[in-house]
Parts: sequence; structure tokens; C-alpha cells
Amino acid sequence: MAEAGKFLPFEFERLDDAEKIERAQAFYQRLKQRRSVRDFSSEPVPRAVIEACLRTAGSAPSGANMQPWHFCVVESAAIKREIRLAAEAEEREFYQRRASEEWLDALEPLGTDAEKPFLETAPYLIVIFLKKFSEGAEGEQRKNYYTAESVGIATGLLLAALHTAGVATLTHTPSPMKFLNSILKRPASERPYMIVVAGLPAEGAEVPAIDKMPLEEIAEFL
Ligand code: IYR
Repeated sequence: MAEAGKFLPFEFERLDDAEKIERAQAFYQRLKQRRSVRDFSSEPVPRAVIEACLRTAGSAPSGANMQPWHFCVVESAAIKREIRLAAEAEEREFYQRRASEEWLDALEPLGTDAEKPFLETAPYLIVIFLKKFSEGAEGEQRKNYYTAESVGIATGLLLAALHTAGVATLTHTPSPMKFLNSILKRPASERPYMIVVAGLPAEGAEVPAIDKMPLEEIAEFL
């Protein structure tokens, strides 16, 4: 039998029911205001905000606590330009050839196309990599578990943290995204998972008139 790990008492903050409900509702009221923004201003956002939000992301639960993520925060105009050019090349392929009619129809309400100026305008591109393997203490390859679930949770926390801190975001997934490994010099064992574009909306920015399904449609109590 493997030796069990060390355990510590858990300082859990107990709330009364009224407080639980109030906090849950307040969190919902705030988070439902998050919108995917595609028209960014170049106005800067302090790096300290991004650092704190990345710490939040890094606090996510993960398979066997392997923390199978790596975040490249791109501030450099030259690297943003490289990413934009490579992403737009893939996106042109997608919109002109790869995407099915059904897929293009589904995207219609969002008004997206192959032009991705926000990849250069926004102050930060946070490129999230998923690590199928991590490096062990002796430099050996160590397998990670539930990597997609883990990185998805960390990304969700990152989006919530940025929104709470007054930073607008866009989840962007040009496909395929392998070009991000070469531009950002990440090993082949890491898979680009998503680009989170972060900054402030441009003056007069608009968002699509779409809404979320009501609770009755997305959940049931049994
Ligand atoms: N990656 C493309 C297409 C795209 C796909 C989905 I699914 C979206 O929700 C939005 C866009 C693009 O970024 O334009």
C-alpha cells in the first residue's frame, strides 16, 4: 500500500442559509453580466490584475492535483501580430472551406468572420496550454489525468475572476491551434487549449442579442 499523504484540519467558513442564498444570488447577478467581447480597446490593464486572476485559475481542482495547465500571457505587440496572422490564416480556411453549412448557420447570430483584429488590439492574450504530461522530480514524464476537465475548470475560474475584476474577455479557439506551440515555444506534449483575450471593450462596443436558457431548460431536481 502506498503511504497516505499528510492531512490538515480544514478551516471551512460556515454561512447561515440567508447568507448562502444572498451570496449565490449576488454571484449570479455579477456573472450573468459577462459577455464575450470582440471589439477591444488598447487601454492597458494592470499586470497585477492578470496575475491575481491567474492565481485564481491555478487554484482550480485538477485530476490527482496535477495542475495540467500552462498560461502564456502575451503582452508583446510583435508576438500578438504573429498570433493574429497565423490565426487569421486558419480562420480563413475555416470560414471558406472547413466549416459545414450547419456550423456557419450556428455562428450567424454571433456575426463572426475570419478577421481577428482583437488579437492585436487587446492588451493581453492569455494562451492556455493543456499538459498531457508533466515533468516529475527527476525530469521523468508523469502522466496527467482528466486534463480536459481540469483545464476547463481553470479556464472558467479565470473568466469569472477577470470579469469580477472589471476585465472583458473573449474565448477564442482558432482551429487548428498548433501554430501556438511554435510561436510561444511550448513543447509538443502541450496542447493549445484556448486563447482568452482580455482587456476593456472599445468605446461603443456591441454584443450580439442572444440569451441564456432558463433554469427549467438546463436543470432538473430529482
Ligand atoms: N473559431 C472561429 C469560429 C467560431 C466557432 C465557434 I463554435 C464560436 O462560438 C465562435 C467562432 C472564430 O473564432 O471565428
